[in-house]
Amino acid sequence: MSADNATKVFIGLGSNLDDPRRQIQRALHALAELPGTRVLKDSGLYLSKPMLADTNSQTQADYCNAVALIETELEPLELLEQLQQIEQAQGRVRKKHWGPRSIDLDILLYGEQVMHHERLTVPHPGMHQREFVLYPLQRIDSTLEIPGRGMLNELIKNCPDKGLKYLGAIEV
Ligand code: ROI
Repeated sequence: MSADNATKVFIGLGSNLDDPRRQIQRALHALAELPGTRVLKDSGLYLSKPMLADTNSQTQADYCNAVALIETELEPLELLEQLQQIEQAQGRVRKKHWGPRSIDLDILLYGEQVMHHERLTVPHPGMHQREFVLYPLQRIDSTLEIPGRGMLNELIKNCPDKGLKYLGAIEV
């Protein structure tokens, strides 16, 4: 595949239902199968405490999280659609805001683009404050800059790890 018209994209993966480790593995495989797309790197697997809205008092299981770096010829909204299809194929039935999920795939960064579309905001609006995104990202590329937010290494200084645990490589 020619990389001439391909963009580097970071995808956040998260799961706390139905064998989370397996869900992340499956999603990574599915990403590699997307048209015009290849997976360049992944962060390995992390275990994180559930981040919940203040108003959401329900308890939830810990999450497995990872970040993948892909290179894709898909446009942002095409990619979003493909990610939603992967989520559905992996049994994500209904998107309850702040609810537990079998798999969640977020476009974190799409090249250096800043996008405010009704269906997609890039960079991902919460990513600069989430330990389960920033630390895995750092493992892939510690020199990253988050457009509009600053340098990854600086953002991490203000982001406690909240007990985030590295679990090791994702088995393929
Ligand atoms: N909390 C953690 N730790 N990891 C996630 O991927 C995650 N995803 C979510 C909410 C419910 C916000 N909490 C999370 O969608």
